[in-house]
Amino acid sequence: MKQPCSRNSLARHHGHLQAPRSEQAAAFERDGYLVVPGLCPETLCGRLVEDAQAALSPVLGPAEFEADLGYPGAPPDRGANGGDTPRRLLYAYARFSALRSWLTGAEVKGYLQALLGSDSVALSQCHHNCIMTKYPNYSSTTLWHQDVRYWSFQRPELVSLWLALGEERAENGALQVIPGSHRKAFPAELLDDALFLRTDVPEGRALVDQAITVELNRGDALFFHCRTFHAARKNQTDRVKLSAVFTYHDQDNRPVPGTKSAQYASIAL
Ligand SMILES: O=C(O)CCC(=O)C(=O)O
Repeated sequence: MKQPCSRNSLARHHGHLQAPRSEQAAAFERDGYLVVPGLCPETLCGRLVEDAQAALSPVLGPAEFEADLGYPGAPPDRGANGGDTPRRLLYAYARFSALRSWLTGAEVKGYLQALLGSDSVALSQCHHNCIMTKYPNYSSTTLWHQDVRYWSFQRPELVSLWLALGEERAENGALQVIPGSHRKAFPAELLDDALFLRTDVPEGRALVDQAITVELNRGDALFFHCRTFHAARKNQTDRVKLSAVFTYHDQDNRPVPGTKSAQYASIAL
């Protein structure tokens, strides 16, 4: 895999800092991700961290636990050591009111309109919509996947917004992405039964060799396409990593009725 790519080197390589919106959209179309440094004001980040911490000790539901997912390194069940390690505080749009106006406000909306190529954007309440936690000791490894694998929309064209609420580095499990992977077609043999990328075959290894680690600072946003392959390692530091993650789509790109993607109405921006 390539060396971790710092926020500033990403900006230098891809023109993410102060680039006109059209250039950012072109970079996103090419790479399947875009980093926008400092998109969230510090005061809001501080408030969100406080709200998230208050909801984590004790864990206020609805939440998902590492043991629920069973990813590599996760505790085997909820009764095991570390079985109560949270992974996500769910339904974040509904429960963290401080976030709402930012998530649907003009600045975020402007990015999504450019990246989705649409004036009519909506936030899905059914996917991500969480505060993602990554705890020391009992966090797990997330294998290479495309988020859209279990999502059901008319078109596989959604964009997620990952907001760093603290530093995200390789050692605390920052997201890794494979640039340009959202534009490729992958034969079924390259995916395992759970639709994770197989890294035990040369084609899979070759893809992962192109991956970069997206290092973020508090307040930085990472936009990534729902077909961009991504992964993350365990948190090997002694501090919890917190990120807020949401998914958007063109209002014309509707969820398929009766599926999990259609469970709650999307919020029009
Ligand atoms: O932080 C991680 O482990 C990655 C999470 C992720 O990729 C996902 O939930 O889709």
